[in-house]
Amino acid sequence: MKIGIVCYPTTGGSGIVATELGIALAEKGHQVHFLSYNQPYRLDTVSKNIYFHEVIIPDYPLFESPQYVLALASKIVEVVKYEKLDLIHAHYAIPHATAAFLAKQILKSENIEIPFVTTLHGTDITLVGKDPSYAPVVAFSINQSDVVTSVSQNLKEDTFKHFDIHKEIEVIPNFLNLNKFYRKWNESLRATFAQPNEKIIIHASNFRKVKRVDDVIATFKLIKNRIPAKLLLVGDGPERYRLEQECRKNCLCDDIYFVGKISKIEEIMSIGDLFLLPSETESFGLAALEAMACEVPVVSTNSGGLPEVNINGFSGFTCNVGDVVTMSEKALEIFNNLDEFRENALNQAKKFNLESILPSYEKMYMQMIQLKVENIPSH
Ligand code: GMT
Repeated sequence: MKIGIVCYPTTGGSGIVATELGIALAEKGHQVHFLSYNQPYRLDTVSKNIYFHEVIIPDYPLFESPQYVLALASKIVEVVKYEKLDLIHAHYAIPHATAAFLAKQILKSENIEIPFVTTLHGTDITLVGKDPSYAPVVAFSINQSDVVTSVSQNLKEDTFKHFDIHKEIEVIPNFLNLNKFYRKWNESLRATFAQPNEKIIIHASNFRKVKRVDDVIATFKLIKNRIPAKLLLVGDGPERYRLEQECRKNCLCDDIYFVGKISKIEEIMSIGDLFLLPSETESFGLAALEAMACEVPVVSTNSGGLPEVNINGFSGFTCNVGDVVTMSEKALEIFNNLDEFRENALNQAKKFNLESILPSYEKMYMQMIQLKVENIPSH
């Protein structure tokens, strides 16, 4: 198959899932064309089956903001035509599903049929998507998609709750390639952050408000009152500067490290004893899955799709949003039985292994192509 993948190139989960999906498809012999405004962050594989098409947005003094949807739709048209793609997979509804719809209409006017699937990732529905400034376009673009998938059951339910959707939504959960993503123990890396008697607690995110990184720090402080521990904050984003300033002001810098963006995240995850994800809402929580794959148990909130990923009392615990006291108590409970929680975390991660999820995408693509063939009028 020849598949066009439209995604964000940044460190966010939707871009990572799209990239890993494309790499896995290419390894199975499909030809994959990525379309984005930058080379996707995790696209570090050289393969004759992988192509990247950069969307260039021409500037013009009249435009106050860049016309990305138009440039992306035009790029989709170009790539579909010249690479003879079979289908487009849009990851994250805004604005990728809209650009795919536009491209489909343009191509239709030239008698070229191109089906597109939209995968909903989370904030494209729960946060920014339902904002009245975008909602009608998001609903329309979802309804116009040939196929719609969501990364969790909870996100599917949220989509029907927030929008008037008259399409089936198939749940295909996020995944990890556990042959590549596993615990990579590095004694000397651990020693650079903590003494042997100290527990290492990790949080990784894009530092947006929705991640409630203040709760990470509050939970850590409660843990630290009871046992020796260090906190590693991985990633970067709008909240980082304020939090870093606060840590400096409160003299917490000896215990809390802001390590920034890291490309091989499994190396740092693997030195952790606990992963904290106290998000306000989280449709899936790919970072929690990454932690579990590295045998690190998770204390998260019970919001959104998190309970589908982190099983309360097994791979870690799920707590109410903002309840940092319970989160710290659950962390201590995990430390009292760390080996068992580590094993459970890995067993839970195995349910989301690439090998078991990839066939769902391939089957869906095959059905889309079949439908396209049936819809082409015979002469
Ligand atoms: O808003 C974000 O956190 C970024 C967003 C993205 O585009 O990467 O993350 C969403 O998609 C991920 C991949 O499917 C999910 O693992 C995240 O849970 C989801 N984020 C939220 O729902 C907040």
